[in-house]
This record gives sequence, C-alpha cells and structure tokens, in this order.
Amino acid sequence: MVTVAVVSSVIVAAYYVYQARSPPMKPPGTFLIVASANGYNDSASQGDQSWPVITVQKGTTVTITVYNADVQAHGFQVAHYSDSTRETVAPGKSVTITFVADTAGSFRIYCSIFCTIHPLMQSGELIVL
Ligand SMILES: [Cu+2]
Repeated sequence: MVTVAVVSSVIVAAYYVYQARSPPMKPPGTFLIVASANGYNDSASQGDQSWPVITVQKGTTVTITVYNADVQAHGFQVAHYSDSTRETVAPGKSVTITFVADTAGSFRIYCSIFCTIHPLMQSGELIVL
C-alpha cells in the first residue's frame, strides 16, 4: 500500500513538472508583429532585407496580430491577401487579420498609411509554399 502511494505521488509530481515545462500551444499559422519606432519587429535593424518574414504552407489559415507600440498610427497590409482592407493600427492598439493562404508565392507585407518611418515598413514578406 505504501509502495502504491509513493509511486502515485511520483507520477503526480512528474506530471506537474512536465506541465510546468511545456510552453502553451501556439496554433499553427498564428503570428504576432509588433510595430514600433523601429518598424515591424525592429525592421530598422534589418537594413534593406525583407522583414518580418512569415512562411506558411499553402492552405494554412493565417492569423496575424499587429500590436502598435509606437506613438503614431501605422498601417498593415499583406499584398494579394489583404489589399482591399486597409488596416490602421492606432497607438497602443492591435489589429488581427485572418485569411487562408490559398495562393503560393511571395507577398509583400507593408504599411499603407503615411508615417514618419514609412520606408522601414515596406519590405516584410509572406511566403506561401
Ligand atoms: Cu507608414
């Protein structure tokens, strides 16, 4: 009886240790972009490279949340997928867009409203494989 109790306690303890070490699940296709005075996800530090780059498999339901940590508004567009919806993200606010990546290719992620760091926010990329 004591053995059963000890073994049970070890199993329960191991379960809690395992749970504590497992990060919360992030659903596939979900992304967070932070817009700041340094661009999307600090694009200023990326020079003229495309940034941020999001890669998904064709057919993936893509959900992108853009949080604006800047003091000015920023736009957020994904060429082909969200051209028709001009997203404006107010300071301290976030916007979430969702679409099915049903067309393969490379699509530009960019700011669509004039802001003082506009050039830093023109070269993101969504790659649909
Ligand atoms: Cu802009």
